[in-house]
Amino acid sequence: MMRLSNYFLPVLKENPKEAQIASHRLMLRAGMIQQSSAGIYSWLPLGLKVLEKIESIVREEQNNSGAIEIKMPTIQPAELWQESGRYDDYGLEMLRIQDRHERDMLYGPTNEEQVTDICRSHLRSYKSLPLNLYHIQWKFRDEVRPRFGVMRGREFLMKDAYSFDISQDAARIAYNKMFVAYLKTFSRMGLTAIPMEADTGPIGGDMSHEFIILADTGESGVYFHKDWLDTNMVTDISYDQDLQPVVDSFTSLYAKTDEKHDPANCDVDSADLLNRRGIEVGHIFYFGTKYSEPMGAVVNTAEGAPQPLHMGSYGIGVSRLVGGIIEASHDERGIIWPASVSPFDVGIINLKSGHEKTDPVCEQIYQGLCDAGLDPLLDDSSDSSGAKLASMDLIGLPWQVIVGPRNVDNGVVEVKNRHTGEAQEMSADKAITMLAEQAGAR
Ligand code: 5CA
Repeated sequence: MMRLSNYFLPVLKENPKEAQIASHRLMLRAGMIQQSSAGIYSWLPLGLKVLEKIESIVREEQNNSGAIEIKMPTIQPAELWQESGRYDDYGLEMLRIQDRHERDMLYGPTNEEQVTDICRSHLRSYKSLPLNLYHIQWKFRDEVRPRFGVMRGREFLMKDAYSFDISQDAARIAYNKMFVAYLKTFSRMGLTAIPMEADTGPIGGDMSHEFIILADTGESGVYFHKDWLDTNMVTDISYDQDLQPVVDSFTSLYAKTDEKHDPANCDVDSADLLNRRGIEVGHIFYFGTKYSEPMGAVVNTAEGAPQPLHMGSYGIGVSRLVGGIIEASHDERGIIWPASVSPFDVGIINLKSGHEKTDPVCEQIYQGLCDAGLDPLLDDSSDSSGAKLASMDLIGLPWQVIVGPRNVDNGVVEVKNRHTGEAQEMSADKAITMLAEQAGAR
């Protein structure tokens, strides 16, 4: 709950010149972020609230899948990466640092080595498996071309999970669990993320899927069967099935990133094959013993034989998702937040702050919504009514309650749905009950 007069919401009236895509433009205009240097941003209050809501959904679904949260550092010692052999391979994207003792350190672009080090210290037996550890932590990659705001940042927030298993078969179960957790996670954010067979790049391994939301401004080229568009299969999946059938049904319909797509080996009729652009919001990998073997992360099997751990890693671009959701949900007036990630539940607009009739009605609604457990934002500022309406549309809260003197005289306020644009007049009491019910239904 917040009164705008006590808040920090530096809304921009003009379109910032540096922004080439809608989400970047809208995040700057809605006062969500401020650039610090190329690809590095401060998160202002409104942006931080959304980031944290996304983080919570990701955390809940990771926990539901059985993964366990830890927190690894942002700064890692070079030695770990020398052990795995990636220190030289990773190239210019890695930010290398020296401490005062001239020890080589780095700002982590990912954490396979760090987590393998933790597990090799503590895991001795197959009995400790399966294990999946995750954290939600800032990463740094010195991208050649940071762009599109938080979409391709240099510093960005990632959820990265790491699974440890005794065999390839067991690791596949871990992979499938995460696959299903990803479908749930993205659908809770109102997104249709299509799982696509993908290349593994510097993470390595031979099995990988990217989770892609379609957007013309996306940086990934993708090829997929047109049925992905016709069905609601991504958002309507039934979660209580066995994992294996769920994943099988998702991987049987053709969907590949452009690096993986091979026209010679694609059996989809060309009339059914779509080539679009999309945003990669998640990426999962199985890479077997690529890290455990060189780093000596070994446990004993039931027969007492030493076995390097079979590993997978599973990333979600938490900060990228803020931009991705906006790309998927906005109009010419601004952002349209899905309720699950909206920074506030309801915006109350006092069209005439300081007016003897609108002030008490706004207070009544503000209190009533807070008492019902909702998180309202009350615009009690002295801006013009036109500016208030435009700002509320811009910041995209799913519901607005508009309180003006003329309506108050008639005993009503206006309740507007930002998504449909529909507005209804009703009493203040009715507005509170109706909005509380909407929130309960989520
Ligand atoms: N260790 C693996 C999995 S944990 C890994 O790092 N995978 S990744 O490279 O694909 O990154 C995981 C996710 O982070 C990507 O799917 C993407 O959503 C996000 N991401 C990657 N690079 C950036 C970037 N420069 N800016 C914002 N998000 C990024």
